[in-house]
This record gives sequence, structure tokens and C-alpha cells, in this order.
Amino acid sequence: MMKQIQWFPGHMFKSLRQIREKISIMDIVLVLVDSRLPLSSINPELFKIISHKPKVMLFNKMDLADENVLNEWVNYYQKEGFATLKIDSVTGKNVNKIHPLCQEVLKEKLEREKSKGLKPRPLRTMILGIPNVGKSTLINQLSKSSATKTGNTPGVTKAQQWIKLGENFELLDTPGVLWPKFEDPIVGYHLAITGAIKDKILPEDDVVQYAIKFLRKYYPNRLKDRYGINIESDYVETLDTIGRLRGCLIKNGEIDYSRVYTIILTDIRNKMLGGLSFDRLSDVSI
Ligand SMILES: Nc1nc2c(ncn2[C@@H]2O[C@H](COP(=O)(O)OP(=O)(O)O)[C@@H](O)[C@H]2O)c(=O)[nH]1
Ligand SMILES: [Mg+2]
Repeated sequence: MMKQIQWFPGHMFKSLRQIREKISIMDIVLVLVDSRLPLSSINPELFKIISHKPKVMLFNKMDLADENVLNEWVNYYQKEGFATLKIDSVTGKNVNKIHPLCQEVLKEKLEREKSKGLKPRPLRTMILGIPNVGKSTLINQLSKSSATKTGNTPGVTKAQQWIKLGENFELLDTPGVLWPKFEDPIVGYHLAITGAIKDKILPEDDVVQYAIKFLRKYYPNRLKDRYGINIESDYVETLDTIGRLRGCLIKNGEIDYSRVYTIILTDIRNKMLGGLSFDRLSDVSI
């Protein structure tokens, strides 16, 4: 259906190289994923880079996901060696639990420092995630809008700018932007449906067709409740039903499909169909 696309290879290699360079001076890394797609919203190359590093996986946008499916992913990543936390960076839910969790992960190191008589200090960290996953929103929450640039930190070979996030964290002033990577077109659809990649990157009708197929398979009742879609309806009937319901008509009573596409995608992204999870452990091979 869709030809393979090489995603932003230039950006991708540059950001992975930057992360590789900086990783050794971090106490801990914070990996931010979209709770609706905890696999598609991460660059798999990252796992290799951070395999030996203390790390926390933050499931952001927990408010938008299907809770049961999300919990399966949380268990999965815990088994993979991540400390985990589900968060909502907009309301700030669970954001105050991030620092205590990091302290728990780094317990031995911090106790060692304390026994040497060193004073408690902010943890050096990097927030890693693909565009739109919520990095800036989280940073604002962590700093409670008091992000201030500190001077150069002594002991670091190359002068670095650190952003102080309250008392708890020091964040390196290098964007931890990852780029999604995939050979599987399904991953592309999941990124497009949730708005992680721009709408123009994949053909909108393909994306919506995938979305409807997905919803019919996993959430048929949500389609019924929202739009009155009959379970037996095929794809075009589904579009026509939504189009008539929402008055997306052009002359001669024909349906304006491009408006229908926009309505469906906007509804999905605004949680009008409830919490949805697109990546499912049962569907992917990892
Ligand atoms: N519903 C919801 N939206 C979020 C959450 N975190 C971020 N967003 C939204 O996601 C969009 C992208 O966030 P942003 O912080 O700019 O992402 P960045 O590109 O990683 O810095 C914005 O519209 C945010 O309001 C969350 O936990 N829940
Ligand atoms: Mg940002």
C-alpha cells in the first residue's frame, strides 16, 4: 500500500550522535513516550545507546490512552529494565513522582556520595523523545516556569549550559530530540493518527482508512456511540454516515470526504472517542 520512506535520516543520525556523546555525563536519562504508542513513538536505536544507563520511561499523555493496554506496556518495559511512570504533562499528574523515582533508581550511587560527605545535588539528566511527545510541556511542569540558565558546570570538560529545573534536576541545554524510525508502514500510520508527524507526510485518505479499520477492529462500540456506525458498515458507508451526520456535503448532496477525514482525526486526537491505544503488544513483534 505505502512505499517505504526514509524518515529524516540526516536529523536522526545527528541527534543520535549528540545523545551518544552526552550520555556519559548524565546521572539518569528520562525517555518520554506517547502512552498511545509506546513503541512507535521511540527510535529503536535509542535502546542500544542507553542500555547500560540508569533510565526511567515516562508514559506521557496517559490521559489519551486506553488504560488496560497502557498497563501492559508498562509491565513490558519494566521487564526490559526501565523504571516507569505514567504521566500527564498538561495537568502535571504524577510529574512530582519523577524525582523520587529517579532517586530510588540511583539509590546506591547517591548513598555512596552521601557517605563520602558530599552534599545532595540536582541530578543531571536528559529528556529524550520524538517531536510532539511533550518534552517542552514536561520541562515547564518540572521547572514550574522557573527555568533558569545556570553558568558552566565545573568538572565538565567542554563548557555546557545546564538548565536548572527547580532543586531537583539539571538538564543539559541540548535538545534531546529523537526521530521516529520505521520500516513498518503501520508505525507511520500510528504516528500520523496521533499527530506525531505532520498530516502532509502520509496521504490523509490512507491514514483515515487505517484509522477506521483499526477502530472497527478494536473499538467498534466507540464508533457506534459517537457516530451511530453500524458494525456491518464498510469503509465508505462509515465515511458517508459521518459525513451526513456532520453535514459535510457539497453540491448535489455528495459527501465532502476531506472534511470527514479532518473530523475523524480531530475527534481521535481530542479524545472524543475515549482513550485509545494504537500500539498493542499482541500486534507487534519485538
Ligand atoms: N493530552 C495531553 N497532551 C499533552 C501532554 N503533554 C503534552 N501534550 C500536548 O502535546 C503537544 C506537543 O507538546 P510539546 O511539549 O510541544 O512537545 P515537544 O515537541 O516534545 O516539546 C502540545 O499540544 C501539548 O499540549 C499530555 O500529557 N496530555
Ligand atoms: Mg518542544
